[in-house]
This record gives sequence, C-alpha cells and structure tokens, in this order.
Amino acid sequence: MKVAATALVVLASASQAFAHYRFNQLIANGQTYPDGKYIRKWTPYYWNGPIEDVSLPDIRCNANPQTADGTVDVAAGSTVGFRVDQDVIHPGPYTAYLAKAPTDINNWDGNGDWFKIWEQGPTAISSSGISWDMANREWTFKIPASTPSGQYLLRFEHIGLHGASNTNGAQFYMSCAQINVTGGGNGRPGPTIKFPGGYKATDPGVKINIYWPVPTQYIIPGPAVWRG
Ligand SMILES: *[C@@H]1O[C@H](CO)[C@@H](O)[C@H](O)[C@H]1NC(C)=O
Ligand SMILES: [Cu+2]
Repeated sequence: MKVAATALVVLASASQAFAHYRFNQLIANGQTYPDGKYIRKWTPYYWNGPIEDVSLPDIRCNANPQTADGTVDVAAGSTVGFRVDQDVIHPGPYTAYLAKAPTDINNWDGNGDWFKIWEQGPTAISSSGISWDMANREWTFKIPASTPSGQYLLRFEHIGLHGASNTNGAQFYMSCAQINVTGGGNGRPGPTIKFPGGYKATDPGVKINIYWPVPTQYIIPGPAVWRG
C-alpha cells in the first residue's frame, strides 16, 4: 500500500514536467485581456514552471519580472481576476494580493507592503482527503471598495501542494499585473507582508503532506484577507 502510493507520486512527478501552467491573462473591466497584457512578464515568459524557494525575490512576481506594457485603470469595488493558459494540474489554494507603488509603478519593483484581498482554500475536507478547485480556468474577486486610489501591483498566486511534504517542495505559480485603482476610498489596508519574507518554508500551509495522514484543516499562507 505504502509502496504503491510512492510509485504513483513518482509517476505523477515525471508527467508534470511538461504540463505546467501560467496565469497569463488579466481579467478587469468586464474583459479578459490578451496574453501578457498589463502583466509583468517573467523571464523567460514562456517558462511555466514553479518558484519553489519562498526566500527568493522570485516569490514576489516570478523570475526577473519586466515592467508591464501599460497600467490598466480599474474602479475600486469592481471585479478583477486571472485566467490560466492550461488546466491547473496541481492541488492547492489560490490567493490575490495588492501592493501600492510609492510613486510611478513602472519604476517600482514591488518591494513593499502587500495585503491579501482574496483567498480560496480547499473546496472540501473529509476523512478520505482534501479537495481543491482544479476545474476552473478563471478566478475572479473584487478590489475592496475602500482601497485608496493609486497604482498597485495585483499579484495572483496558486500553490501546488502535491510535493509539499518536502521542504521547498511546494510549487508557487504567480503573476503580477499593473493596475491603477480609481474612485477608491480611505481604507487602511492590512495586515501586510513582504515578498520575500512573508512566507516561510516551514509555514503550515507551505510544508504539509496533504495526502496522509489526511489533514483536518488547511491554513492558507500569508496574512488575513483585508475586506475593506
Ligand atoms: C490613474 O487614474 C487617475 C484617475 O482617473 C488618473 O488621474 C491617473 O492619471 C491614472 N494614473 C495612471 C498612471 O494611469
Ligand atoms: Cu508541478
């Protein structure tokens, strides 16, 4: 039984090398924008593999992200999101964060205060296992209405937890888009974290065996969601 399970995991790992995915389309203003539009393209942009070391700057907006080809106006309180380019094949949570650029976003690397605006954990937990949303291609959520106006990086993240029982075995897939929040409020977003720094390799939602023994809960990494 134990041997069979291990063999399955090895097989699954081998087949995953060519089956990764990118969150490559921003959704805002009722549209799904073209591949890469308003997104900080990582290097090389075709690379669809994960970031695995949460202590590296790559955990912020993927590997060597480039300034986006524009910043899109998004009304506070409106719906935004991301679309993935192929099926998400790994089990794990989804999160979204914002960080406000101190001045021109084009000259800002995102080394600032990030607050979480949305998260999606397991769809079900039972004695036989944890279930995750792997059927969707799009995830959407709202910019809190009281978010102060200004230029922000919007960071979307999925964590693949299939190998997370090993240190640095969790796989982080993330994209950052440049948005200009308009019509915002006087909210005081928080709590905030830094990327890197806010996640630890030992966080209970980062280093976890999601298969056995079946966990009774899953704690999504990062701060509590700020709802405005
Ligand atoms: C952001 O939106 C405000 C309000 O419409 C506008 O005045 C400002 O120029 C915009 N900034 C950028 C960088 O697009
Ligand atoms: Cu993988």
